[in-house]
Amino acid sequence: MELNIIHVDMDAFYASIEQRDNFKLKGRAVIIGGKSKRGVVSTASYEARKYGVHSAMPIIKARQLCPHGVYLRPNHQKYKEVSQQIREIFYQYTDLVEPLALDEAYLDVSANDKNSIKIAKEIKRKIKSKLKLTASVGVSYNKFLAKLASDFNKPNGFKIISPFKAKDIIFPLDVSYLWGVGPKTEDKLKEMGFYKIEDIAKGDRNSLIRLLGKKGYQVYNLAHAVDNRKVSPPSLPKSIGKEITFKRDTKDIIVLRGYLRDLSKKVSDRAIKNNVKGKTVVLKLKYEDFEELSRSKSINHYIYKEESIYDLGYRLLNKLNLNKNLRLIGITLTNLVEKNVEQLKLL
Ligand code: TTP
Ligand code: MG
Repeated sequence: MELNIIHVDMDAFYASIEQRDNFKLKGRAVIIGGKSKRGVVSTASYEARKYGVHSAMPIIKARQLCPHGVYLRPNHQKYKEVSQQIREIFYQYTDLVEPLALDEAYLDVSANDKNSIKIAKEIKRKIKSKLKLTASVGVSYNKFLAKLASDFNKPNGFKIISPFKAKDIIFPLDVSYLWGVGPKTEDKLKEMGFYKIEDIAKGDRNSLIRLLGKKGYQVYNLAHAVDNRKVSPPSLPKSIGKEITFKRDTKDIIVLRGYLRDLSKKVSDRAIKNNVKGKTVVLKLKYEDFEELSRSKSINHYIYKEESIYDLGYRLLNKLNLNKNLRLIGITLTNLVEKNVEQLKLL
């Protein structure tokens, strides 16, 4: 069993970014959350956690526990950008990256010649030197153990769980540490006398399956430190398209161009959000008599900006002879690839 899975989880992600970007916040209890009275805490710096403040706690409660804390609203745009920068570091080592959240991902580094422990250390070091943030990193031979490892000595943690040590490490843990065991399953297990992971591992598999159904297999395997889930990168959309049916049919080119521009902006926004770019644009039209027509144009480079999508769409529109009113226009960007990976490969 190879140590080929790495799990990375940033420490107090939102709060650490704010502390990094404002020196006055360093070493202070920083709480990120909604400002309203009914808001909840998104996250708290480790300084604030000492007072018992944690994610999902009502802000009102946090203020009682930690009145001297600095309370800030989240800046999601900034956190997304940092998340992207972290992922770019991951892609330097493998394409098999499965993000779980903005600050968290699994990596399968089997195809990389370098030793996985070395890779994990390099990633941690690069996150520190390039982004001035700390990550906790776990290395093991499956997803369950790699994630458990990254959580072991947070913040700024680093932990390897080898096949030889895995059972010794997990057996004393509470059953709630098993992947997929939420509060309901935990209650069921404890009612049946399974408190520690060891109780499950040494228990009877059939009674576990009777108790939990299909999930029983999974829980039993995990308790034996077996987890066959693959690291699966999110699949790319095949295409991104938007269309609009007009309130009133038209063939006025100025009006059509206006719609085309709006749609191009929407397609571009979604391409950016999905981190993709494409090299084919498809223009779709529907005439007032419901006849449909589509035209496409491919180019030899990838685009995602509104201007470029609009430009191709407009060129397609311009070639058509508009002898009837239109009731619908649509534009699609297709032949997609992931934006950043492609850039990194070119580099
Ligand atoms: P987590 O990784 O769960 O937490 P964290 O990075 O702040 O702290 P640590 O990993 O060191 O324990 O979540 C990552 C970010 O996601 C977190 O900074 C804020 C956001 N988040 C919420 O907005 N609401 C929540 O309930 C949780 C758990 C996280
Ligand atoms: Mg985190």
